[in-house]
This record gives sequence, structure tokens and C-alpha cells, in this order.
Amino acid sequence: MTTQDYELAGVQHSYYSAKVRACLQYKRLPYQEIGANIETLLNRVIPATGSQQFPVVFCPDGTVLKDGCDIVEALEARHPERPIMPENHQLKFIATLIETLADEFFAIPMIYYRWIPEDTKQWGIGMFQTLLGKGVENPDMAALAHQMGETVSTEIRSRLPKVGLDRKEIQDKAQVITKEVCKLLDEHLAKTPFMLGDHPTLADLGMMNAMWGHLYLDPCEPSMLIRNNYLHLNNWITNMHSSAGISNQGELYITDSLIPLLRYMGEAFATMMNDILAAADQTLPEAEAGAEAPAGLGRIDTVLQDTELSRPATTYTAWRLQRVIEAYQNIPEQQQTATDNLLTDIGFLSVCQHTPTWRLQKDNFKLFVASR
Ligand SMILES: N[C@@H](CCC(=O)N[C@@H](CS)C(=O)NCC(=O)O)C(=O)O
Repeated sequence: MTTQDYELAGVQHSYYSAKVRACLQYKRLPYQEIGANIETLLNRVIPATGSQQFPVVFCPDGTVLKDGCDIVEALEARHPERPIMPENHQLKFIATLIETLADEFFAIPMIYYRWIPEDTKQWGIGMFQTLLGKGVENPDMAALAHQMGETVSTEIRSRLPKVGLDRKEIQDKAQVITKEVCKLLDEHLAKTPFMLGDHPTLADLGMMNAMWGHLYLDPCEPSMLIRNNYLHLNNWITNMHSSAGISNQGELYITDSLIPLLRYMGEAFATMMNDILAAADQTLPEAEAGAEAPAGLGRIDTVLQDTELSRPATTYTAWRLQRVIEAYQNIPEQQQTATDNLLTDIGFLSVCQHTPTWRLQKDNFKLFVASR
């Protein structure tokens, strides 16, 4: 390895690694993907970040980056060439909204396909065992990786009832939403090369998380649907995966074909977003300013599209929504009316116009309650 390489601790089958990989690719940064086997997690990721969560990026200068959205922001600041952030504040805000929808909301329905149908569930357990043990030579560690594969899958599956995925109506809804998003994305990408115009932006990186590690790579129904029926989407996914080869020329813009996709996402997730913000308004002002924020905000009674759902709300998601609101607040006055008309149409106006009674900030990978 050359000392200039970035190192990405992540795996192809992980949801959140795809955005970071596509960013390194698009920016043409030299990097090595070092996987996330048990040894990498124990010897590199946990000592550097305090948690086994990945993706994590080890920079050539020794800096450690964690959390996909922060990693992409840091890479953009370090390497402004081939930018992924639109200069235009309205587009920057739409890109942040799309990234947040993909990471925090679309992740709920799409997870159905890996862990609910029996065949993909068994495949998922084997995949975890394989990747945790990949390249591990010490037999004790290899045995531990095998055991951990089972434990991690059990742990993930135990979280599914928390988002209602043990209920038939939510399972049905999850499938409908996932397939409709794929269809609307395909229709959009038939008209426009990338999410926001002629070249990739953060919106494409964000959507890549939603499409790659689970839906495209898992042997699941949407994977075949994309390959057989949604060839524009298929083409975009495979190009984004090797995005070093994509041109950075051309304009950024919003086309009419993006609207049905955003409107559908609004129908599916905007109420849940508002309910999470309301839970944060209830809980976070009670927390001491400067203290580490509580991880949970309690249960919310909400909906997934039109299906009732009771689920825990997390402070992390509230922080992601704070980022969206702040991107909205940065839109200059001359773009405000057009943006508000768009947001009314796609259903996110009340989310964006929400004025939080709290502010969160990240420091050393942790969220703190800031003084207002
Ligand atoms: N907000 C994080 C989420 C990362 C995440 O959940 N990663 C998964 C793998 S794709 C993970 O490490 N899960 C294990 C865990 O949460 O303990 C990001 O966007 O990077």
C-alpha cells in the first residue's frame, strides 16, 4: 500500500458503505477497501471510534472519519475538485433531503427484503459469517467470526419489530414502497442522467446507499426487478459504483421527472419526519446544554405512508433532520418562493419550516445538546 491511500473500512453488502465508496470513486481519490472482518473491527474500527459501526475512513494524515454523511462532507472539504455539493443552495438542500430520506427513512422498508423472506434471511446470516471471517487466519478468531455472524444477524432481526416489520401490513407496505421507489427512480433516470442533472452530486451518493448494498446485491426480488425491468436504474447503479469514470461536466438542475419520486417519498415519510421532530421538541430541551444527548427520544405513534406504526425515535435521526432544516434555511430569499412551492407539492414544507427548540452538535463522533 502507498502511504497516500485512504482506507475504507466497509463492505460491498453494507447499506451505508456505498455512499462513501461512490464518493471516493467519483473524486478519484486513491483508496483501499479494507473490508470489515472481525479483526478490522476489533483492531482498527473500535479503537479508533469507540464502536463497531462502519463505514469508517482512515485518512493518510491519520484523521479518522466516521458516519457516511460526515465522511462525505469531510472528503468534499479536503478535495473540492470534482465537487459533489451543488453550489446552488436550493440544489444543495434538495441533495441533503434526498440523502437523509435514503439513509434514515427508505432504509426502513427496504430492510424487509434481507431479513423477512426465509431464503434471503438464511443468505444474510451466511453473508455475515463469510464477511466477518474473510481473510481471518487465526482459527479462534475465525470461529468467533462465524459465531458473531449469527449473533449480529439475530441482533439486527430483533430490531425489526421496533419498526413494525413483524406485522403483515407493514411488510406489505415495505414491499410496495421499495418497488415504487425503484420504478420512479428508473423513470427519472430515463429522462436525466443523474439525480440533479448532468453529473453526480450528493443526491446520487445518497441514493446509492439505498440501491447498492442490499437491493442490488442481495438475491432478492427487487434486485431481479431492477436487472430485468429497470434498465435506466440498473445503468445508473453500476455507473455510480465505478464513478471514477463519470464525467463531471454539464449543468445541475431539477427536472419534472424528479417530482413524482420526491412526492412519493413525501407521502411515505414526511409524517414520520414531523413526528420525530415533535419527539425531539419534547425531549431535548430538557437535556442539559453541553451534555451528551440521550440516544432515544421515546416511542412515536406515526405512519409509514398510510399504515399506522409505533416506533422508537432516535436523536441521531433528529440531528439528520436538523441538517436538512439548516440547508433549507440557507436558501437565499430569491429562491425561497420557488422552493416553498416545490416543498408544498412534494409534501416536505412543514418538515423544513419546523423551528426546533433545540440544537444538536457532533463532536468526536458523539451528539451533544448545544446551548441555543
Ligand atoms: N449513520 C451511519 C450508519 C452506519 C451503520 O449503521 N452501519 C452498519 C453497517 S452498514 C453497521 O455498522 N451496523 C452495525 C451496528 O450498528 O452496530 C452511517 O451513515 O454511516
